[in-house]
Amino acid sequence: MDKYEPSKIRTSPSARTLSSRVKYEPSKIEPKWQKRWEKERIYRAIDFDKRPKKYILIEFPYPSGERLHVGHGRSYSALDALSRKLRMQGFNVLYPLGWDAFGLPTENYAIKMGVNPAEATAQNIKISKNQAKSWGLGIDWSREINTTTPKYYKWTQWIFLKMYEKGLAYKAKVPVSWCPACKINLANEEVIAGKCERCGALVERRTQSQWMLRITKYAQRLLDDLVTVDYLPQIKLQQENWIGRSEGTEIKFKIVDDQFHQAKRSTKRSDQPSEAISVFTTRSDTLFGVTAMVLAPEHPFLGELTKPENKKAIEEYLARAENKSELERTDLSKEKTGVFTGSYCINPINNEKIPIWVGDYVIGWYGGGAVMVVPAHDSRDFDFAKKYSLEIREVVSGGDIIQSAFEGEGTLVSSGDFSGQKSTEARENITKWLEEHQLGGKTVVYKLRDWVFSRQHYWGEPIPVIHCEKCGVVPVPEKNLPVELPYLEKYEPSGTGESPLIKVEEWVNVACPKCDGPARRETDTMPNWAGSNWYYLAYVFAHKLGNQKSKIKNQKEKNIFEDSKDLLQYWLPVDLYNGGMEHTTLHLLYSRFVYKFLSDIGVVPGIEPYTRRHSHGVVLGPDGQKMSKSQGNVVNPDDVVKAYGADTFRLYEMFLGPFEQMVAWSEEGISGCHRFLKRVWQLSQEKVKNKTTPNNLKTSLHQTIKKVSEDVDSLKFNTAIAAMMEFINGWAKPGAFLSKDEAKLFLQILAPFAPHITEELWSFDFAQDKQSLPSDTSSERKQNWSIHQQPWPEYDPKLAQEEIATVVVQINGKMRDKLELKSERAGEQEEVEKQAMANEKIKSYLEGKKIKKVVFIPGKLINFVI
Ligand code: ANZ
Ligand code: ZN
Repeated sequence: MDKYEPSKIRTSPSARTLSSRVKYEPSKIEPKWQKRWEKERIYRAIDFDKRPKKYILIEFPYPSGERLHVGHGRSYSALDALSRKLRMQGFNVLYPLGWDAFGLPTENYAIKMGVNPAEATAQNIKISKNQAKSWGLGIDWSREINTTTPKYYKWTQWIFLKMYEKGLAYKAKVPVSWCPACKINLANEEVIAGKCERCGALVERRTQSQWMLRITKYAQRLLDDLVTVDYLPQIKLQQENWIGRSEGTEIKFKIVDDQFHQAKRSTKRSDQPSEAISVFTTRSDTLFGVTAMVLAPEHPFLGELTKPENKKAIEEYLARAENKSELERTDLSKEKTGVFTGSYCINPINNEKIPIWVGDYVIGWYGGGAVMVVPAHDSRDFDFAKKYSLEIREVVSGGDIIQSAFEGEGTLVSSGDFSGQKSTEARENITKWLEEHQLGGKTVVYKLRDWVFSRQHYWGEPIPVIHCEKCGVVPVPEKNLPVELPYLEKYEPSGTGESPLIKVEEWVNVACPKCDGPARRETDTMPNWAGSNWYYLAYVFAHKLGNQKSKIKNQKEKNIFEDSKDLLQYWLPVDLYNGGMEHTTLHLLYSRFVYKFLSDIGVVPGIEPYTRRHSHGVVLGPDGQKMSKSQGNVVNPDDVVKAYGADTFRLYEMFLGPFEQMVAWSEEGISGCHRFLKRVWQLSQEKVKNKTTPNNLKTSLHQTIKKVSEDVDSLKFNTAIAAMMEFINGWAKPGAFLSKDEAKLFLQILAPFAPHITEELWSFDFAQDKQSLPSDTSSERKQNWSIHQQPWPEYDPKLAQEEIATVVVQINGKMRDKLELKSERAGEQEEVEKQAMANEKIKSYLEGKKIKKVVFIPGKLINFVI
C-alpha cells in the first residue's frame, strides 16, 4: 500500500471552494446515494479477483413479523464499517446478506395472521430488506439468498442425503420434549429450564421416532480443531463445555441375580452383551467406597432387575420421573430420590454385594446410564445415602465426612492393597488393575449428544426420504431433488405429534424409487438450524443457485458444490463471523460439524469454516431492560432513521459502547452523534482552505487516522468514533482549519461509519480528483468516483506519534521521580499535579505532610514544598 505522500493526492486546481453552504438533510441525500451505489454495484464482491479477499459474515436475520431491530443495526453497521475499510485498503470484500426463513416463528406468525407462511415470509423479507437498504449497508445484494426457496433447500436436502449415505443420519426412538402449546416436539436445546423456548409453556416428555444426526462422531475433532481458529475465549469455552469431554474409567459390576440371567436368556436380548452394569467414573480411586448402584430410570436392565415385591413402587417412581426435565433431574439443589430394585451387583475390586437402586438424578444417556454411589466422596451420593440410610464409607482421607462429602484429593484408606496411595496415583493403579482383570478401563465420554433433526411441523425443508413397505427407507434420488414443500391452506400442527404433511395424500403417496411399489414420503421436516448450517457457502455460489431451475429436474445438472470448487477455494474460510452470543454454542457447533462433514466428502476446502468468530452485545432498552413489546421499551430503527438519518443511526449503534458488551439505548447519545455529523457537515464547508493545515491540527489528524485504523481492525468502533469526535473539537476551534487534502483524509476515515454524509461532501468538491485505489481488476467497474472507492488514508508515523514530555518531580527541591506525559498535558499544572500525587513514590514522601507551596515549570518541573 502507498505511503502517505500528500503530493500524490493533490487536488486538481479546478476544485471550487466550499463556501456555498447547504443544509444537512439526511432524508434527501441518503436514498440518492443508496440508489447510485446499487446501480453502479460498487459493493460487489468479485469472484477470483486478484486483490486479496476478505469474507466478512454477519448472522443472517430471521425475517419474522418483528422486522429488523436495533440489535441487527449494531452488528450490521459495525461489520459494514469494517468491510468498507477493508475495501478501501484494497481487499476484495464479500459482505453478503440473506434470509433464514424456515421455522416456527414464521409458522406461528403466519397462523396468527391467517396467511400461508410462504406469503408471510415474502412479506417479511420485503420489509426487512428495505430496512437494511435504508441503513446504507455495503451489501452485495446480487448474492442474496433465502433458505425457503426450493433452489436453496435442494442443497440442504442434498447435504442430508449425503449424511444418510455416510451413516450420519439415522432414525431412533428418543425421548422428546413435547410442547403442548406449539404442539410439536422440541429439541433439547429448545427447552429452557423445562419450558418451551418459543412460547414458555411447560414441556412434557414423550418418546418418538426421530431423525438424528450423528454429531457425536465428530466430538473430538470439533474440540481439537478449536486450536486452529481465533474465537473470543468465552466462545471457545462454550464450545468446549457443550462438547463436554470427560476422561475417566469405565467399571463393570456383575449382577448377582439368577432371575435376571434367566429373564435375559428367555427374551434373547442379544443386544446386551454382558450381564454387567457398566458405569463411568472420574474417581476410580473411590471404588472401595461404593455402597450402592443407581440406575437411570431409562436403564435397559431395570425391568429385569426389578423384584416383584418392588415392582409397584418402581412403576410409580418411573411415572413421576418421566415428567421431569433433565434440568430438574440434575439440579444439585433438588433432593436425590430413588427406589431399591431388590437386586444386587458385585463390586469388582472387593467382590462386595452392592444393592441396585433406580434414581432419576442419574441420566440415561450419559456414561452408561448408571452411577456407582460413593457417598463419602460425592455430594449427590452423600445426599442420596443420607436420605436412605446407606453406608457412608470413607476411602480417601483428608476431609471430614460427617457433614458433607469430601470431594478433594487425599490418601486412600480402607482400600485393600491400594491403601496409603495418593488418590491421584490410586486412580491410575485401580484403573490399571481393572484393565488387567477385564473389568473396565480408561475411557472418554462426551456430554454432546446426537442432534435430533426431525420436526413435526409444516414450515421446514421436507426430509428427502421415502418409506417403502418392501425396501424400507429409500433416499430420494439426487436427480429428484428438491422435494418441494407442498402449498397447504391448513398447516397447523396436527396436535398428534405428527407433521401436518401427513394429511396431504397426493404428496405423501409416491412410487418407491427402488421397486416402484407403493410407498410414502417422510412427513417430518428439518429444524430451522438446517438451512443456517451452510448458508455462508451459498453466498459464494449464489449466482449459480439462481440458474438452477427448481421445477425442471434436469438430470445432467451439475452438483453445485462440485461445480463451485474453485469459488469455494477462493472465498473460504470466512475471515470474520459476527453474531449474537446466543448462537455461539449450537449454531456454531452444528455449522462446524456440517463443514467438517462436507470437507470429509471433499466438497469444501480446509477443516474449519470460520477463521475468526466474534459476538456483539445485546442492545437493551433505554431503561436498561431487555427490549420487549410488553415492556414498551422497544426502539424501532425505522423511527431513528426517520428522525436523524441512517448515518446517525449507524454511528450511534457503533458508538453505544464496546462492541461485545451489552448496552442500553440512549436518546441523548443519539442526538450527540447527530450533532457530531452536523458539525462535520458545517466544518467541511466552512473550515477548509487552500492553505497548509496548521501543525497542531495536522498532528492531531494523523493521530486520529492511526487510532481509527487500529480500532476498526480490533473492532473497537466506539473508541474510533470518540477519536474522530475529539478531532473535530480541534478543527472547530477559532482560527483552526484544514487544507483540502487533509479534510479529504478526515472524510475518508469517517466514510465507513457514515457513508452518506461523507459521500455527499465528497461530491461537492472532491470527486473530480481520481485517486489510485488498488482498484478491482475486473474491467467492468466505472471510475472510482465514490469516496468509498478511495484508498484508506495512511498516517504519517512521525506525526502520529504521540509526543511525550518528561516532567521532573521534586520535593523541597530534591528530585524524587519523573513523570512521562503527553506533551500537551505536560503544560497543564492541574494535570501534572494530579499525576504526581497519584505516583506511589511521591505519595510516600507526601504522606502526612502539609504542602506549603507548589512550583510548576510547564512541561519541565514540579516542586512540592512541604
Ligand atoms: C463415582 C464417583 C465418586 C464420582 C466420586 C464422582 C466422585 P463428569 O465429570 O461430568 O463426567 N456420573 C456418571 N454417569 C452419570 C450419569 N449418567 N448421570 C449422572 N451422573 C453420572 O462426571 C462424572 C461423574 O458423574 C462420575 O464420577 C459419576 O460419579 C457421575 F467420589 O463416579 B462419579
Ligand atoms: Zn420399495
